[in-house]
Amino acid sequence: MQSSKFELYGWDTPNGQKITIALEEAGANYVYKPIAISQGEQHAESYKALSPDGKIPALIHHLAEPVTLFESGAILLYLANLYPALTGESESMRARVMSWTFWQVGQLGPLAGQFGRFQIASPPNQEALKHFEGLVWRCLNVMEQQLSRTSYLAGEQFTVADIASFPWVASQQSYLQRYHITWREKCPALRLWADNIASKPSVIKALEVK
Ligand SMILES: N[C@@H](CCC(=O)N[C@@H](CS)C(=O)NCC(=O)O)C(=O)O
Repeated sequence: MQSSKFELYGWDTPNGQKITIALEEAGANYVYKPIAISQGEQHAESYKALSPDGKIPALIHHLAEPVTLFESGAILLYLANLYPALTGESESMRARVMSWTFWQVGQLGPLAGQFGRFQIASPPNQEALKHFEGLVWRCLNVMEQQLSRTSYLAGEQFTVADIASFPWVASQQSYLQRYHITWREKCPALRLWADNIASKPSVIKALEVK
């Protein structure tokens, strides 16, 4: 797979960081094309041909017949299929990786996203803020319980399941970081997991991709 060539359309946000981390961890050959979402570049028709909902990330895998993907979870699972190191060898491990990856894209990501959104609502909406903060804590507690039992979300191997969740919890661009959710103090297993992942060379390199 070393000769595979990928083109990643991303931005410096947790959903973009997921894919740079996965590509770096896989040792994949890729070029990075920033899509400045703060300037609306995601709405260009040329970009929406790749990502119909006008969101980052999107990925092109240059094969004889190029493969195009949007949605970070789909991209992660596609890469996991190409690079078994990102998902584990056993069927049961791969099943857990899928479950945790879907959990991140269906639960943690959208709930943390809404939590962040209501921090800047005008006029302020205390009920929504409290609602989403409660749901974010519920997600954090789910992770804390799992990580009290296993080193990584799907078991004893670092996989795309961890790659999906890590930036939403611990990258500088995470709303949980920005709005001071005290998971570091309250969730020791989660803290250990996040610090371990943050120290990986692939992750350090990926988070520098802008
Ligand atoms: N469900 C999508 C969400 C992607 C997403 O929300 N991307 C954000 C950046 S983190 C984006 O492109 N926002 C720009 C917009 O919505 O206009 C995924 O997991 O890929």
